[in-house]
Amino acid sequence: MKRALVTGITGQDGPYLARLLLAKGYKVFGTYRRVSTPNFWRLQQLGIANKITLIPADLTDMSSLLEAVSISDPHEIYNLAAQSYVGSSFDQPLLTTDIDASGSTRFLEIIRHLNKNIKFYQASTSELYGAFTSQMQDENSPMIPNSPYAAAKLHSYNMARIYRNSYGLFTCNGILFNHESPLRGLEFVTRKITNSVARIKLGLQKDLKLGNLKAKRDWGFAPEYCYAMYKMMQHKHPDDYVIATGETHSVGEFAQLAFETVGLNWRDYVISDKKLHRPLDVHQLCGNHNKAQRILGWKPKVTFKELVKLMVETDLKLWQKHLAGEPFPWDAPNHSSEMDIVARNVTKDANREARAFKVKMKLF
Ligand code: NAP
Ligand code: G4F
Repeated sequence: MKRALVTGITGQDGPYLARLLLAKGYKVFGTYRRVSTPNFWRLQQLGIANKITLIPADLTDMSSLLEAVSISDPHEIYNLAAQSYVGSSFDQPLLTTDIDASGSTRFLEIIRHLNKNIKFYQASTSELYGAFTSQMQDENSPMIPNSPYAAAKLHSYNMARIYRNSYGLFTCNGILFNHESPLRGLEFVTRKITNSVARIKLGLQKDLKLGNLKAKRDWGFAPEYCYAMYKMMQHKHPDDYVIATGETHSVGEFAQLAFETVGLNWRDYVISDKKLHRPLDVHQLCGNHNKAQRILGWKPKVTFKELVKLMVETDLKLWQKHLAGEPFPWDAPNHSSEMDIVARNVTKDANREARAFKVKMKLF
């Protein structure tokens, strides 16, 4: 029986990938972080929580990763764990670097020393293209990161490639463009919108504050993207692949369609708030997945319109069930408003910034 170790099992992609691997007959091990309140709700929603062997591990802690690899003795490692929120990477650049850049190198070192036959999947990202805003991006496009998150991910992308070429390890970079689902974290713009649309429709919320409405993304459906990860790892030769739909839409278009799904006009509810703009954003992403289609036979199926509809309808159904008093594992009721998070809500006060800077310097 094949064994797979999936890091980031509590995130969006981990459970979808785990479900796929279980269906393919794998024994699946998943790493999670020890937290004071367990967050296995996604695994529970997919009905696979008791089918995964859970191992506590943190990407910043080499010994826990060694332990995870020793216990699972995997044929394949899918490294999905990350500080994956671009906005937070501006607030926590050092932590983001430790997790997203050094974390993967820790795994590559373990594989190099322990067992060179272990295949390694690195969750790379379209954020790598950053400031390269041509019409479309593919595997050969320049990578010019625009955030601490993307810079850290670029390091991992390169290390996976370097260990493949220098030590002959089987490493793949999946350069995945944005992919969404009803299991998406609530801080990401798509789920923030669909959750708010559901709440507004049910009279639980008045308006929706968003940041940059003009930013354009290539949004696909997460389970299909997890299938692409699996396909890369089954191919005879390790390589890097862009996984995308080839279509791009603005945040405003997403919001418009989401409100239309419940018969509302987005302009009556959406407010663009400067506080939610990033210090530096990626303006347009649109991926060319021709290589993946040609070599792996992979192509996207769910359309943008279908994705938006699925996410809105799922959030609406969940809130309706919640209001009817039905208990079930779910993230939304306990989610704090983004506007209450101080670090992202600081007014531009020069004195205050100077004081904060002094405090930071003392800590160094
Ligand atoms: P996600 O929902 O944010 O999940 C991230 C996972 O990483 C969570 O399980 C999280 O655990 C875990 N994690 C965070 N810090 C960790 C640490 N220090 N040690 C161990 N685990 C840690 O992300 P996702 O959407 O599933 O994405 C999966 C991967 O693909 C990420 O690497 C992301 O950067 C990358 N990616 C995502 C997209 C996308 O559009 N979704 C596109 C391109 C690339 P907790 O639950 O405890 O926080
Ligand atoms: O949903 P987002 O936070 O996703 P972002 O930054 O594109 O990152 C996601 O996709 C990457 C792949 O390209 C992954 F690597 C990464 O891990 C993550 O999964 O923001 C999308 C766009 C941005 O331009 C942002 O500025 O939406 C804009 N936006 C506008 N208003 C907002 C908001 N983003 C968030 N999160 N919240 C807003 O209110």
